[in-house]
Amino acid sequence: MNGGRETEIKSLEYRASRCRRGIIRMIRSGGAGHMGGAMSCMDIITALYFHTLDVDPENPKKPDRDRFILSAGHKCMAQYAALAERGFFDASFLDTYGKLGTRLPGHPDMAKLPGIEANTGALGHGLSISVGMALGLRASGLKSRVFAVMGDGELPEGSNWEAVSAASHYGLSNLTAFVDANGLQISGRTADVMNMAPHEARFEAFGWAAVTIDGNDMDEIVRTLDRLPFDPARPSAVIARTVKGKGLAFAEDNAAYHYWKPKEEELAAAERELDDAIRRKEVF
Ligand SMILES: Cc1ncc(C[n+]2csc(CCOP(=O)(O)OP(=O)(O)O)c2C)c(N)n1
Ligand SMILES: [Mg+2]
Repeated sequence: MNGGRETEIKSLEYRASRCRRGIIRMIRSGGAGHMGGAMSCMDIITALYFHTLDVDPENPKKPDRDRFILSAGHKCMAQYAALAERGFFDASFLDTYGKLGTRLPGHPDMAKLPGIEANTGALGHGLSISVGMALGLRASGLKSRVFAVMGDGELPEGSNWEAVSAASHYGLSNLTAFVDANGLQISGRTADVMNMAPHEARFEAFGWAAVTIDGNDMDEIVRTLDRLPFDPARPSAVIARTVKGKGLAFAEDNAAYHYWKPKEEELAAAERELDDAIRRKEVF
């Protein structure tokens, strides 16, 4: 890495740590939340918001913006943390999570919060929404791109494969789907619940250009984002191997932390661990 690039990667890692701390801040507010899956995709979402997406917090509806769709809506604390860090709203909003009247509900609501493009949470629909958006943007002559983040436990939903087929049929090179492949879903290992491996070959077989990366390695994420589209005539899929609960040693790769309702001591320990991570990564 050259100096400028190395500084950018360090800065993105620092941002991701701050966002992970934001997730725990929301859990302190609400008392519980989908922690594991928010933590696993945090590096991808940070890189998107701080390296790739053409979005403007001052003008969140500008027509030629890039679109980000969190198909796995239960991971929304990751998006809320990134939106706050990027300046879409004041970080104090995070302290309303889980409270009556909050604009940060347990699954994202486009009518409530700037920067949310679609209501998601019923798994298996975000990619169809993304395909429609990518088609519409292209038909309007806009250069905007669409980025979707899906869970690996979401892939068995049949609607995804209709969307995957349509994206390939229409050659949607302005569409990228990330699979947050943390190997776990709500009730255990994805390979045991419904095995959709091999992910990369499956997307390729449906006509996409697919790669597999370490989705918690910021340098690799950024290098991958900079190569998009992988093929000028096909949609791109990034199978991002991640660790559920990433950033909190006690929660990593453990399905028990899918939805976390911590005791006070556990919450305080999580806050300490992430505060330490931020201090270690401070670059400014
Ligand atoms: C259609 C539908 N079925 C079931 C659920 C309940 N549900 C919420 S999260 C989840 C697990 C999803 O697993 P994955 O996509 O791997 O996300 P992760 O747990 O890794 O964050 C399930 C089954 C849902 N939200 N929508
Ligand atoms: Mg998963």
